[in-house]
Amino acid sequence: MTFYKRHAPGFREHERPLPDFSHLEGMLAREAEADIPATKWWEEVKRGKELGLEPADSIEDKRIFSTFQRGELPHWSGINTFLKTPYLEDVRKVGEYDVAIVGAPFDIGTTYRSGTRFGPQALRRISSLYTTYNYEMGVDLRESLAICDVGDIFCPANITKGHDQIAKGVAHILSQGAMPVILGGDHSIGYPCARGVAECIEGNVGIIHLDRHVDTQEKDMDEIMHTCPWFHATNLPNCPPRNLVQIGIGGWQVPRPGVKAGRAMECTVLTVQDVERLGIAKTVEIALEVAWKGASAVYLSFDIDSVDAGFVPGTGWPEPGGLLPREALAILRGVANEGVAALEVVEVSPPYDISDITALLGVRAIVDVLASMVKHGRIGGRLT
Ligand SMILES: [Mn+2]
Repeated sequence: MTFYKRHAPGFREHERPLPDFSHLEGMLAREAEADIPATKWWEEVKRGKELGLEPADSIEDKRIFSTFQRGELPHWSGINTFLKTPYLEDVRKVGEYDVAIVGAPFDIGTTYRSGTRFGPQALRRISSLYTTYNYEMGVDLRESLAICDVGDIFCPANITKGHDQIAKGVAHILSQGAMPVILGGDHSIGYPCARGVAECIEGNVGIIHLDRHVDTQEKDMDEIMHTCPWFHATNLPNCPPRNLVQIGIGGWQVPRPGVKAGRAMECTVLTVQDVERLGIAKTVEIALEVAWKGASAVYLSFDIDSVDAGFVPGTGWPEPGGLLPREALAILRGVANEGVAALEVVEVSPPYDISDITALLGVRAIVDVLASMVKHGRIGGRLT
């Protein structure tokens, strides 16, 4: 009997030593994980065991199990706040946190597909799929940021009243010292969100806006719809249009009244092709240069439809030819490296979504932005 020695005789097998791969990101990240604490994880587990009772006798790993689930595990079950962070019922205490997740379930500003009122719920639900740790960045959000979920803004079916509610909610969070992360909602909320932010900032606020659409017209069908947020935001006294930079614009759904208004206000516009030609690093540099020029804070607005329709079917105005998810995420991380005062993720419309993929990307944008800010010392650090 002979033993099978090798798969492809005489081919590829070699005796030379392997090169040093330790400089590769994958290898560096593997090593770096060792230095990330797990303090908050164990605190959470301990709390779960206290509140959820010790597990049944037959459970072998009694360190992490409780009878009633109170923490991250299992991912498929439990009550879904965003990333299963604590639900802060008393919003007067929001200042005790670094970041507050807040839903703006508002879709009466839509001009085609509605459904974004269900965006916050969908984003929270699929966020349970994520852990708090990112491999490449070597950041564990649980260990470096105090995040809470304050639930949703109470939005009535009236555009002005809804916007007023959203502006008030966002301003409350930011004025208490927490970073608002707004789960939209259609893009008309960009106006009240920016208004809430601008109210709390001494000095000017720049806006970095990822979208296929310019969203700069004054009115659409006589109302401030989701085609209009930046016209109104840039009319705020400390939110000048020269600090508005729009990335990913283009295609067949850009209303000409919005383009005309954008031309008059002299905002900066980059198409998807600009991004492709310039590269991510240069795109990020331009965005930061424009948004931060003479400004003391930046508001980041991510319209999920800036990404190619093939990746985000669950949105109000899907458009082929948008950014690739990898490009969008890299741009978001790049601008977040300099810090942002608040972030909105808008236009996730769950009724049109397939297998939650649109919401999944929305959540990814949020955790990537937060981790980039942590990594670059723009937020957090209270927990150590
Ligand atoms: Mn859009």
